[in-house]
Formats: sequence, structure tokens, C-alpha cells
Amino acid sequence: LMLENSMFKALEEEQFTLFYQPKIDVATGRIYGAEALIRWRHPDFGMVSPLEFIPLAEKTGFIIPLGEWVLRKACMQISEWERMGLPLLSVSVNMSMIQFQQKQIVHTIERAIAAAGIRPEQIELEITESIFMDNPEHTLKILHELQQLGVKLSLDDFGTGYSSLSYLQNIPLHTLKLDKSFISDIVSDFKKQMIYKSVIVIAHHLNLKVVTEGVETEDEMSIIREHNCDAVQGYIYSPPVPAAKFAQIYTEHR
Ligand code: G
Ligand code: G
Ligand code: MN
Ligand code: NA
Repeated sequence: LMLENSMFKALEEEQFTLFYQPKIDVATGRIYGAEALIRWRHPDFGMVSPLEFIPLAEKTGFIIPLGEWVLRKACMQISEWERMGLPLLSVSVNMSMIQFQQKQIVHTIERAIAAAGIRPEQIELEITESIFMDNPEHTLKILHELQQLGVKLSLDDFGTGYSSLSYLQNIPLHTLKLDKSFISDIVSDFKKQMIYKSVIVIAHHLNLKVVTEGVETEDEMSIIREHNCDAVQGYIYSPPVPAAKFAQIYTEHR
């Protein structure tokens, strides 16, 4: 309850901030984008993880103003980096299922992009299969409108939950993000490698870009290269970092 009450104040007082984790192109080894991940610098509790406050924000509806803030902040950041001579092809923003229950969501996204003066294709919205739980027809309609707008869509956390292949068939997706559980302990697990390899083949046949998340070791990287995964994120390259730190890393590794 304490966190709940202080969230509104926190937004006004700019206690929320976005960290950015580099997205690396496997073929070139270069950074082509980033995933924005929210952090709350709480004056008393220090850095609060989104795992603690996003579920609460979803329950109270606070995720609506907070989600809009995240979108606007990420778009402005792309614009700022562009002015600094650091253009990014793709910045991912995580979306909550609650945001997709809003009729105005497409308009909200459109305005955030216009206000920052960026190109729609520079934004990639990360969705999970949970957005289809409430009203699948409505959700699919919105996703098609977003596709028309020109933003990219990625299916996040694939491999956890139900991960039905029908999602790959029906959603206008650009990217499939394979959950960390796909790659962790893969080195000694033959079946895991066969599943990983096969999912990438399916995704490529459907014209999807594949990102492996949570990559931590060089052994994992060899398997990722062997199976032609397109991109990676993980501690092996960088954890999520503040915007200034990201700009520094990007400047050095471009
Ligand atoms: O880095 P990490 O601990 O940030 O992220 C924890 C979880 O919080 C992840 O599942 C991530 O998708 C989610 N998350 C991070 N930032 C946001 C955000 O801006 N909006 C939503 N809805 N979820 C986020
Ligand atoms: O659910 P989503 O995929 O949006 O969130 C990604 C989560 O994974 C974030 O909490 C992020 O901080 C975390 N993360 C990113 N790279 C790594 C990694 O290499 N190892 C682990 N354990 N977590 C990671
Ligand atoms: Mn994500
Ligand atoms: Na994920």
C-alpha cells in the first residue's frame, strides 16, 4: 500500500528512470538497438525492481500513465541520441496487457513518436501472449493498427508460459524474443539444443528476426552462432545501464 500511494508522487517527482540494455547483431558483433527497462529510484528504498511495482501498477491502473511516460521517455531518448550522432535502428519498449485494453493506445503511441520527431520503425513494442487473455479480437485489431503505423512488434518471453505457435501465425510480428530459459544450461543439454535450433528455423521460415535473451557465456554464444540466431542481449555484453552509460558503450562499440 505504501508503494502504491507513493507511485503517483514518484512520477511527478521524476523518480522513475529508464535503463537500456544493448541489442547486439550476431553477424557483425555491433549494437543496433536497445531494450528500455524501467527502474524506480525510491528516496527511502533505493532502486526498486519493476518486478515489484509493475504488477501493482497493473492492479491499480497506474500502469496507464506510467506506460505512457515510458513510451514518451524512450522516444525522446532516441531523438536525443540521434542529435548526439548516435542513431539507433530499434529501441524496445515493454508493454503491459492493461495498456492494450485502452482504446486510445494506438493514438498514445502515435503522439509519443510525433512529439519526439522519430521514425515509427525505430520503436519496437514488446508484447507477451498475456495481452490475448482478455479480448483477443480487440487486441489483434490494435496490433494491425500498430503495424499500419509502422512500429515493430516483438513477442517477448517466448518459451515461457504457453507459447502457442498460433501466435506466430496470427500476429503481425517482426521479432521473436527467446526467453533466457532457452539458452541457459543449453551447452550440456542435447534436447535443448535441438529445440532451440528448430524454433529458430521455424521463426526464420516465418520471416521473423530472432533474439536470444539472457546470454551470459561464450559457450552459449558459439551455439547461438551455430544456429544462426540474429541477435542477442545479455550480461555477456552488458546488463541494462543508465542512458549516459549506454551512449558511452554505443560510442565505443559502434
Ligand atoms: O531488468 P528487469 O529486472 O528490468 O525487468 C524485470 C521485468 O520488468 C521484465 O519482465 C520486464 O519486461 C519488465 N519491465 C521492465 N520495464 C518495463 C516497462 O517499462 N513496462 C512494463 N510493462 N514492464 C517492464
Ligand atoms: O521479461 P523481459 O525479457 O522484458 O526482461 C528481461 C529481463 O532479463 C530483465 O530483468 C533484465 O534485466 C534481465 N536480463 C538481461 N540480461 C540478462 C542476463 O544475461 N542474465 C540474466 N539472468 N538476466 C538478464
Ligand atoms: Mn522484454
Ligand atoms: Na524476455
